[in-house]
Amino acid sequence: MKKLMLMGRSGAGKTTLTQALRGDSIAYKKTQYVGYGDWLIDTPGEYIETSRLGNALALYAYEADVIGLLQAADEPYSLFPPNITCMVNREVIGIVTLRDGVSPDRAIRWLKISGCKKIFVVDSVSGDGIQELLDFLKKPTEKR
Ligand SMILES: Nc1nc2c(ncn2[C@@H]2O[C@H](COP(=O)(O)OP(=O)(O)OP(=O)(O)O)[C@@H](O)[C@H]2O)c(=O)[nH]1
Ligand SMILES: [Mg+2]
Repeated sequence: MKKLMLMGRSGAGKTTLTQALRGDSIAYKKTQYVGYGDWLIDTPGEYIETSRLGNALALYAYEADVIGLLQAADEPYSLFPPNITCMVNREVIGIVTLRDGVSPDRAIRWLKISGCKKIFVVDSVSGDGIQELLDFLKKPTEKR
């Protein structure tokens, strides 16, 4: 299993996605610190929302095989600057978490502008798209 580290604003759905990927029941739990697990690294949204703490996330990326930039479909603006993916020497994927009836298209466009080549659309509550992400994580890491 590739080790996936999740970054995204508070409430975007990082913790909920870790629960869905693990097959756990979904329960809200505010992330208070970087959760270094076996193959999932969950981070508090405040880290990406604060420039100094954002640097800490870039360093933490060395612990992961793949970085997931996570954005909810209904976010009003993107926290990720254009071409940010070159800041880490790991593969960076985009993940859009669906919200009731909101199209993922705008979030997909923003993640592409940020440099994500591969983008997954998931609904951690219904389970849609979770298997595709799991299948990707199960494949061995490509040599870079
Ligand atoms: N419908 C839907 N709702 C979601 C999804 N992911 C998260 N949510 C909702 O968003 C709320 C916040 O999600 P969290 O997973 O706690 O967000 P987070 O990114 O971990 O937030 P921090 O821990 O504050 O950084 C959850 O309680 C869910 O109600 C999703 O994929 N689909
Ligand atoms: Mg969380």
